[in-house]
Amino acid sequence: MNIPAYTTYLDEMQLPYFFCPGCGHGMITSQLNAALVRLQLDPLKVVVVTDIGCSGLADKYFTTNAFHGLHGRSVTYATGIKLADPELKVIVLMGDGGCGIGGHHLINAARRNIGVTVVVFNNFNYGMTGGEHSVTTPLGGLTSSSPLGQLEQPMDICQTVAVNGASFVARTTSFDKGLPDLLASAIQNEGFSLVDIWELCTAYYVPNNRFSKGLLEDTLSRLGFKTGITHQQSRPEYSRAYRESVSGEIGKPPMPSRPIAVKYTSRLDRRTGIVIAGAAGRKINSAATLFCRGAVLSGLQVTQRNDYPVTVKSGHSVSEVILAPSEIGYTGITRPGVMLVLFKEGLSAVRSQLAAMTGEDVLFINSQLLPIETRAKLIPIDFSKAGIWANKKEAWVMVALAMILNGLPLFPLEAFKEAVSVRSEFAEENLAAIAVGEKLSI
Ligand SMILES: Cc1ncc(C[n+]2csc(CCOP(=O)(O)OP(=O)(O)O)c2C)c(N)n1
Ligand code: SF4
Ligand SMILES: [Mg+2]
Repeated sequence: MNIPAYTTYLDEMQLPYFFCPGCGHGMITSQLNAALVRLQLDPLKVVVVTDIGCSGLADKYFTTNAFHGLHGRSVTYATGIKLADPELKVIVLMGDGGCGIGGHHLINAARRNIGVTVVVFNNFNYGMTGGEHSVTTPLGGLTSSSPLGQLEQPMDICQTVAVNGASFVARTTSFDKGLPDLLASAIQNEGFSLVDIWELCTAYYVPNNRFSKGLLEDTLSRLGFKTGITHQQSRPEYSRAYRESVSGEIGKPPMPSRPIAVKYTSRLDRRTGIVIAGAAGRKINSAATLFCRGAVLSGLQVTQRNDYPVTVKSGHSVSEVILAPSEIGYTGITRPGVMLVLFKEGLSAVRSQLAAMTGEDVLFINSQLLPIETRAKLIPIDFSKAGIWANKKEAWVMVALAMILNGLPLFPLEAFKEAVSVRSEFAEENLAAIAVGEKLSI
C-alpha cells in the first residue's frame, strides 16, 4: 500500500481555528489542506500568502512557508515570490474585501498569467471590521454600511480575471464536496488560477440577511453566475516566459552575472557603515556606486542604499554604504562609523544618525557647515583649497572620498581609481578630482 508522505499540512498546535463557529473560512482552510495532501507537495516549496481580514488569519494554520501582507496587496507579494523562484507553488488566500481593494492587482496578475493560485474567501462582506458591504455583496444585501440594501452590481470576480487572461478560473461554494479536487487542479495549473469560493459569514452576513447554505445556491442561480470550472486557456506562464526572454534558459538567473575580480587587498577587519550626505544633482549616488565598486575590487562585501525625495532634482541625496570583510545581514546603518556631509540638504536628512555617532566614529564635513555639535572625531574639509574644483560642487564628493580613503584603512585608493576608470566619459574628470583629494591632508 502507498502511504502518503504528508498526511496533513495543518499545524496541530494552532488548532482549533480561531474563526467564529460555522464560518466558511474554516471549511475552506480544511479543504485547501485536503488539496495539498492530495498533491503531496513539499511544504518548503509552497508559500501561502494571505491578505488582511479574517481570511488573512488562515496562513498560520499551515506548515508551509507563509507571508502576510497589506489589504488587497497579497497578489503583488505572491507575484514577487513567484518571480524570484518559479519552482515555488504560491497560493494567495484573500477575502472579497481584498479583491475589491486590490482589484487592479488581480487584473494585472491575470494579464501576466503569473503562476499563482488565488483562493477567494467570498462571504460578501468585510467580516473582520463589522460586516460592511464589499464588491461582491449581492444587490439588496443588508450590511452595516448598506442598511437599506446594496445598490451596486456585485463584481463577477471570475469573469473579470478570465477576460483579462487568467488560465484557470473556477467558482463554487465552501460546501462543495469536490472542492479539494478543484483547488488541486487550480494549484497544478501552470499560469494564473483563481477559485472564487462562496461561503457564510455567520457573524454578520448570515444574521443580517437571514442567509443560509440554500440561499448561497439560490443567489448563484439568480445572478446567473457560472459554477465549476468557468474558464480555461493555455498561455505562457509569466515567470518562466520572463526568464526565457532574458537568459534563454529556464532555471537560470534572469541576468547573466558579471563578477568583479578581486585585485586589491583591504585591511578592514569589521563591518563599517558609511553615510554620504549631499544634495540632489551633486553626483552623490553615482560616486557612492563607484566607491562600492572599489571596495568589491578589494575583496569586501558591500551594500549601498540611496535615499532622495520624490523631487529628484531638489533636496537631499544620501547614500548609505556598508563595507565588511564578511557577509552583511542587516543593511541598515543606525550608528555610522564614518559620515561625510557635503551640503546642508544632506545634513538635515542625517541628523539622527549623526546624533548616534560616538568618539570612535569619524565625521568628515564641509567646513562651510561648521560649527556643528557632535561626539564624533571631526575632520573639516575646506573645498576652497581644492584647486580647480573649489567651485565645482559636483566634484566635491570625489575629492572627499579620496581624502577618506587616504586617511582611513578601508580599502586602497588605487582600487577606487580603477573603479572610476570604468565609466570612460567621466573617468578623466573623476581621476583629477581624486588626485586633489589625495593631496588634501586630514
Ligand atoms: C487599505 C485598507 N483598508 C481598510 C482596512 C481595514 N480592514 C481590515 S480587515 C477589513 C475587511 C476585510 O474583509 P475581507 O477582505 O472580505 O476579509 P474577511 O474579513 O471577510 O475575511 C478592512 C476593511 C485595511 N486593513 N487596509
Ligand atoms: S466575522 Fe465573519 S468572516 Fe470573520 S471569523 Fe466571524 S464569521 Fe468568519
Ligand atoms: Mg469578506
